[in-house]
Amino acid sequence: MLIFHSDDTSLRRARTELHDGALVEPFESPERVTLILEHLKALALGEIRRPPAYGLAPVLAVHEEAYVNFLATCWARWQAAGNAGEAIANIWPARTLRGDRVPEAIGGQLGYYALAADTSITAGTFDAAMASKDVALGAVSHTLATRDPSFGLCRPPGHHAASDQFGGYCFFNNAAIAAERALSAGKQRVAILDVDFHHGNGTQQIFYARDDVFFASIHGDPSVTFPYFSGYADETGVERGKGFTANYPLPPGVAVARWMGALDDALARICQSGAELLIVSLGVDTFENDPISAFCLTHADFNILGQRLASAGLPTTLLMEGGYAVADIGVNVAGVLSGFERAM
Ligand code: OKP
Ligand code: ZN
Repeated sequence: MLIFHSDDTSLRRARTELHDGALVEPFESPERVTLILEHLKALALGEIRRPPAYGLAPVLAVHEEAYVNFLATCWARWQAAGNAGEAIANIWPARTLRGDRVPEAIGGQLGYYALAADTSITAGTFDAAMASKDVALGAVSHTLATRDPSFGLCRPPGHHAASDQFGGYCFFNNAAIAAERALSAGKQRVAILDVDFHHGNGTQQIFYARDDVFFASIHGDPSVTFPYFSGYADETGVERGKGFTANYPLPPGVAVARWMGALDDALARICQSGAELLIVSLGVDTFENDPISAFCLTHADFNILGQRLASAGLPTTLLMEGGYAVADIGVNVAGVLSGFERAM
């Protein structure tokens, strides 16, 4: 399977994440990509290609221009304001405050454009996010041109990023950007299947009122896990999009057989949806030893996941999302890709 990667994804190397009340070294590190790449190379899983630069137009097909400008200038403005640490939001237009004004100062804008305090903005963040969406665009363009599967080693991840909000380690929604590219290349309908442990709230929000992208997500029950305020089973879309969102919230520690049952159901719905392309938001933080997640997939289960994804029989692009058990991340990603190839 052709693999897309850019060294520029390592330009984001944040030092701080607000986690459980402490500033810790971020779980979402550039080493994640290094380790996946090493493992895919060792197994000779496919040629590794650097994508071209696709510029800002595909980003602006998904994200608000003011949000993109905010991300592009945030770090410089944060520094110019004399702040010592990394840029982290600490105030929001919460339910009892006004949400209809964009404040002028960077501290206020951070709260306006952030959906969580876990994600800092730092020197290389914007450039890494640009590289990450280029990786996604390179991968999906290859699949669109050849119908062959592809893997985009995106990082930072994308599925929490909404049309004008960042958070959950995500800035640009790589899967949404890839889906828009497929639609503008002439596909009538695209499916996005999100198997990351966390609900893909950003992807859901972007397509919630639309019927040209079917979105399905299998994730930890939001009543007990991040992102808490999105991903419940009764969220099924609105307007034309009614019925084009499917959420499978599952309890922490859920038996793998039940997780696989949700996967089969989601894949059946995707096949019924009339999708001509499948984009997989591939998080491997469902792994049993993931430090911030609570599902129990084993190495062998990732191989089965890959096989089942291939069994949908659709042209498929897999895009990296989460996965924080870094010692095992290469094995788990390779397991999915090799399972996919075996079942094709
Ligand atoms: C990103 B992706 C735990 C807070 C949760 C956010 C998790 C973001 C996951 N103290 N932090 O979906 O893998
Ligand atoms: Zn996740």
